[in-house]
Amino acid sequence: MIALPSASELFAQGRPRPAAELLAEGAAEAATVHVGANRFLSGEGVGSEAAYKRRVAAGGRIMQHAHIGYREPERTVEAMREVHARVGEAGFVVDRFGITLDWSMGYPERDRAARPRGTGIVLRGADDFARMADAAPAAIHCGDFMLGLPGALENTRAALLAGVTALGNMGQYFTFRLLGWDDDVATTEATVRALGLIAAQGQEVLVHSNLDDGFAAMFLDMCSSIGMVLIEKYIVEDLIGARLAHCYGHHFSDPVSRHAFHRALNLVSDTPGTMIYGNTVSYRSTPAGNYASCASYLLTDILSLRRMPSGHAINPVPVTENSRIPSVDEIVDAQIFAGKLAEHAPGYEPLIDWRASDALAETLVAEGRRFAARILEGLARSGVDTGDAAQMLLALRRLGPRRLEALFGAGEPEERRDARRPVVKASWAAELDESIAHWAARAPAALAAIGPGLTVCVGTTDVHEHGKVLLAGVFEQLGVRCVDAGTAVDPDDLVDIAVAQGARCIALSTYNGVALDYARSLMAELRGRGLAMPVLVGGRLNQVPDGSNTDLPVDVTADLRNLGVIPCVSLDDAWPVLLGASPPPREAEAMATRPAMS
Ligand code: B12
Repeated sequence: MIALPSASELFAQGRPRPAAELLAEGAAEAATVHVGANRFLSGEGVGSEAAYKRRVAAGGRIMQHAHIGYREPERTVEAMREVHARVGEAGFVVDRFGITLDWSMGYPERDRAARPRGTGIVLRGADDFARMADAAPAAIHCGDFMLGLPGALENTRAALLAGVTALGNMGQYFTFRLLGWDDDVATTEATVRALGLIAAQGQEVLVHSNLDDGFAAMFLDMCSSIGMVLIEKYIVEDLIGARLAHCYGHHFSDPVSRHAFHRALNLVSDTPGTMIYGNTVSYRSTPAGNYASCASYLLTDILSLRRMPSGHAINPVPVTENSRIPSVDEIVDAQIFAGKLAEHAPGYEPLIDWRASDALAETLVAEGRRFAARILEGLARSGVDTGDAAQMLLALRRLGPRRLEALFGAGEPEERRDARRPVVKASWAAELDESIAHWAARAPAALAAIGPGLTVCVGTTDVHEHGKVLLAGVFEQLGVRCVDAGTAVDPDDLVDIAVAQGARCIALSTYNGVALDYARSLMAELRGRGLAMPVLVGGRLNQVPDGSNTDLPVDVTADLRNLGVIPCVSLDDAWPVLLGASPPPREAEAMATRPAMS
């Protein structure tokens, strides 16, 4: 069974400065940095989006959120104007825009130019934020790559001055790791200073936390996610004095648990929510098919908000989400679709029996409270100062979702492995289990024969971990020894681990539009060491070409093949390589005895 590390073990790689000092430094900046004016705040006559949310929720209208962000700020401003105007002409309202900032915004400002870049938008200073804020008479939500990363303080200053009163994303603090940046003490200190600045504002600024960007995307038990809500609220609201608004939705596919989670969240929090995110993992079909998935989660969210008006906005995700970054037309269509569906929704209410979902919500709350209480008691026992926000954040981040659940989860411990039986299985985990069984059954019989002698090293280029979980699950069923190099692992570290563990093949999962750059560095690393092991790559095999004027990622499968990498649309493309990578019989026997590493 996993042991609870002591505080000195947890902080062996560095301990943050006292939160009191960091919060005071942040608060001191409030003398010059405060919420600025913009079209939305002055147009609606409110001091903050939270006040607007309470007013509209009380009036019963379902608010709408549109996520948007193209590489060029000007193009994004144009797109926001057009989306807001065209949805308005159709009789509906986009209440807020979520700006998909590029992950390079997470680096400290002085570092950004020299760092790798993804598919999102880069804003330089308060003026760029102000241009976004004044693009349309709607609230601006800066939810990604602001808080929770080393550039937190600069980004927060700029956003506040532009009148942005909902910024995040605390979920990213726990899971997002920027390539080439290992200093989680600096990340923690920057985030706590920024939270100090937010807490000292005269206006109510919502600190946003997207649970699905955080540990919720890896917790096996949905109760743990409610527990995490309580722990995050304790840190941000009780220890720091800011208001914490939660978002969830990517990974909540079935209507009963999606509604139950909304109910549970609102039974433990009275802070207006930011948005309920779309169930993007269910977008696995054509645009027409994805509209059915869109209708399924939106109807659940609209009916949930009519029962418990929490201030959350609904988020109709354009139906091209699973293939590329959506166009303006697709964003407008999704918004009009949502507005129309909200008109139809009330007609369903007499048909619905909420008892099963409400009972599930009670379980999520009760077990979530137990998980949170155990975490606080456990960390105090380990010597962490649970009254210090910086120590709390870093201890949780370093423990990670698996150890937190294994140590403090609500479910009964499992014999075979360091985990607990989920009280309420998370939908993403249930869906992946099905996918693992599907792919393991498709594997050629020969692979199961040679599996025990074969070691494969898996890893990801970014936070997207489910592809890697799928690979590891399939390999485990085939008896293939799987070495897990982790998420957002740098190419040199990936090769180090693969070599140290005697891997004969690397299986890489990538989703953030960095496939080609990453593969180049990885192949250079292997060649530099005179190594020629096969490299399988799957996920989203695309990248925005340098100097591109379309800022949309393009497929790089052919380029990857020219590099000597094996691009995989699915596991079917991996089988022949794995069969070919198997060691000669004698060596296979020796390898078969070595334990898997995770
Ligand atoms: C879930 C998800 C997330 C979750 C990830 C949770 C987690 N911990 O894993 C969260 C919410 C955290 C997230 C964050 C982001 N995401 Co995201 N995400 C998705 C989503 C919805 C599903 C991807 C997924 O995991 N699918 C599950 C896997 C198992 O299914 P699959 O991909 O079909 O896998 C099959 C094959 O590809 C194969 N496979 C996969 N890997 C490998 C590897 C090998 C070796 C082999 C053989 C096979 C193989 O196996 C599977 C079965 O065949 C996709 C959209 C979509 N619907 O696909 C967007 C998507 C990948 N995300 C995207 C983006 C941009 C981001 C963000 C940058 C957004 C933002 N601005 O914050 C951040 C990342 C930030 C960071 N720090 O890295 C974009 C990528 C754009 C692009 N490259 O074109 C997508 C496509 C959405 C979009 N349209 O914009 N995301």
